[in-house]
Amino acid sequence: MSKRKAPQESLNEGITDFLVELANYEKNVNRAIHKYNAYRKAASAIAKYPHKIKSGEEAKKLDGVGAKIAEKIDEFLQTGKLRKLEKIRNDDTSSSINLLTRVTGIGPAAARKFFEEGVKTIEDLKKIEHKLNHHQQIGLKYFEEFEKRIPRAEMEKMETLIIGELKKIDPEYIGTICGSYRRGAASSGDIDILLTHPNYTSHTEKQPKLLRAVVDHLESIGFVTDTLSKGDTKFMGVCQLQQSDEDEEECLHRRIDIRLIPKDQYFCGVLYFTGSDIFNKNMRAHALEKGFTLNEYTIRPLGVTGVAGEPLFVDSERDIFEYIQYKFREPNVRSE
Ligand code: DCT
Ligand code: MG
Repeated sequence: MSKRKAPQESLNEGITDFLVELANYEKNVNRAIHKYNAYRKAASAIAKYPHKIKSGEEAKKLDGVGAKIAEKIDEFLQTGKLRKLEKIRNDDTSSSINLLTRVTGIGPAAARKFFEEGVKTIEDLKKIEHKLNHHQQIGLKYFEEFEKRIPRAEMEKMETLIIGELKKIDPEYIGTICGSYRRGAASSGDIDILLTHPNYTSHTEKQPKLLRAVVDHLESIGFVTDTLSKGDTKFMGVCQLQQSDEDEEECLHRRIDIRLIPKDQYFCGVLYFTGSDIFNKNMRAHALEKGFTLNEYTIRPLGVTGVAGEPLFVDSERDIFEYIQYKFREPNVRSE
């Protein structure tokens, strides 16, 4: 999961920017995930609104924009800034904690702990490197590189490479790059790969070898450079494209996650990891209305008592949309 989302380009960029900044503050500093979600939802509704917003009243008509956010929009439109945000930006605690959480491996709780120990900057972190766990050390080592988004052209090169290498190991592997890339984004924060194999289902034994073989191979060709964590079904790490002949510049290190998923759960996984997170929330809510429970593994009917039944058979993303009578949407129109 990438830490920094692409800025939303819209007629109302000023508003969406301040909402996203407030969202991050609630998540990282206050650990108030509901407030985070509320700000994100409002930002997303405003980002796709096709007119330049002239008042809080106008914004309030959108789903997800309530009275308090409308008030902030008025203040921003009238004064060009937001006192609440000015205060947060000037507050030493908030800005330090926010900064520390930008390091992968440092969540809101660890950031607060480090801050209380006097660690306020990336330089401070470097001085206490020995106190960081392995994941955090790698996060620190590549801090600047991980902050940079991955242009689509580079994502395409990596996709070609990864899928090509998979087929060399075993032509039966199935791999999909999900996340914002699959949604057609111009740039992505990280690489999210879903992997499956016909021999592996939720009814067979675990097959950690299927994942290990891929990671080992990608390491052997120098593509995977570091490991953040490695389990039977999930690899989190770092990768880097080799510099090509026409390119002077070395490619940056990028965050890569590879997940091995049983074949019968693959499409629920692909759907979930394609996102966006807001689209997933809306689709899950729709599923519930239709009497189904949907998650990253399965879709199951809910009985009258609300107990989930056996997983339904799924052989494509379309199957899932059909079960819940949701109009199929191509990945590039799944921003919400
Ligand atoms: N996801 C979700 N809910 C979350 C986090 C993630 O449903 N809270 C899903 C949807 C997207 C997918 O996982 C990958 O997550 P990210 O990499 O964080 O999102 P992205 O859309 O790929 O964005 P980015 O370009 O920043 O990586
Ligand atoms: Mg991503």
